[in-house]
Amino acid sequence: MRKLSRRRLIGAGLGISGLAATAKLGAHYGLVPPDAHGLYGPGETLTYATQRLLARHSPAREFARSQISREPFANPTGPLGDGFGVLEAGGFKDWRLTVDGMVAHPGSFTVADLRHMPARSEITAVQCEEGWNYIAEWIGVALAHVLEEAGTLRQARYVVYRSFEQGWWDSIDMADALHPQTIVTHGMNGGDLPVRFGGPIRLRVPRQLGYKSVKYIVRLTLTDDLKKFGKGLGSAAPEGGYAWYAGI
Ligand SMILES: Nc1nc2c(c(=O)[nH]1)N[C@H]1C(S)=C(S)[C@@H](COP(=O)(O)O)O[C@H]1N2
Ligand SMILES: [Mo]
Repeated sequence: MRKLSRRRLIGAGLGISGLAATAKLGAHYGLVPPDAHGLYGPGETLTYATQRLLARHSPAREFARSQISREPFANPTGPLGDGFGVLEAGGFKDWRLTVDGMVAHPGSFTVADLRHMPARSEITAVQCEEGWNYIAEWIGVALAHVLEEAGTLRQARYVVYRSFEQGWWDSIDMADALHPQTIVTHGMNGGDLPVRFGGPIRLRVPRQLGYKSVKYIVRLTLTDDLKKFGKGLGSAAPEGGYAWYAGI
């Protein structure tokens, strides 16, 4: 990728015709988000391209233990169905996280497999697009580690992740997938991850808004083309008017 100066990018993004110019620049540098073609497309490209060029490796803020929220808010989810209750009654022993697509070793992991992998603890905030937030300690294995075990192929550009909950799926690019704070979370505040917070496992993507941290993940698919999934916008969120890239 050629070096793009901050001034050139921001300069291109300002002004009315500038947005169109930004879309062009984004395309030139391969930094076009999957939802770039709607009404807000040029703005989405500006946000995504700017973040990727300027802040690719920057960490999400981590907090002190004393700042952990006393009453974290679990945003209610839709009904999970009888199948979930059966898995829960079995202590989630039959829960599987399938990894497929552009990997050398497609397969699946149990929650126990994930717990045996190197664990990372991070105290970060869940920031909902509606304005509220809370801080918690999240414990899990780096998504990068899981992807390495599966043998991610070089052509892979995105990780698509799906929830047990119908209709919930999302994707992130490899910059966020390999980011050290992006974790397959199985613990919270010292204990197991409670069901209402996404247990047994949830993807935490602290560099992005809360809705990218999908609960009850069951499948990771490595791909170089998001058009093949859903309506081709990279996640369910843009289908409802939210941005695919929700960096914070
Ligand atoms: N499966 C699933 N994941 C989900 C949601 C959901 O409804 N279902 N809500 C999302 C939204 S909008 C936010 S803000 C966070 C809320 O996380 P919390 O319940 O831990 O507060 O989870 C995200 N992950
Ligand atoms: Mo949210």
